Amino acid sequence: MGSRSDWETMRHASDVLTELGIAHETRVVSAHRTPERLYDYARTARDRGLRVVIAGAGGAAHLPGMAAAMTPLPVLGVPVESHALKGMDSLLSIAQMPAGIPVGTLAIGRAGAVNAGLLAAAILAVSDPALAGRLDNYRRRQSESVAETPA
Ligand code: RP5
Repeated sequence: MGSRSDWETMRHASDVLTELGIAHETRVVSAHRTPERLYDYARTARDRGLRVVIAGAGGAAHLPGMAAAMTPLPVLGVPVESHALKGMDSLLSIAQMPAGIPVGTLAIGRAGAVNAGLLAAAILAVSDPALAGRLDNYRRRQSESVAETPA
């Protein structure tokens, strides 16, 4: 994530990964304030064994796109809700990538962070039957938790 202030949103992605038993790391890497940290992080990500990157940032949110430019791993972008524009700036700056460097863009805020965790899990589950089973169970539990009446 681009700042410690993003953790309140991005912790929801981490929580999903933990719930599904997916090893992961959490790091603050700012495209603007720590560009060399971003370069090192993205350039070494695959060789360090990472398989998917979830990048959350707000405002002029260049982190996911720049990360995607520097790693062949799939990058999922989470637009963090900004104060001034309610995350519309984050969303558009993450989604509007030029053809050739994709970022899988999720929804603004908590829903996007949760779904980034779930989408990362689905990507990994393609080649991990045990994880696929855990993901099936997650969805089954979710379906069972939905009430049939409003009150
Ligand atoms: C972005 O600027 C971060 O991703 C964060 O969403 C936003 C504000 O950062 P702080 O000023 O709270 O550190 O780079």
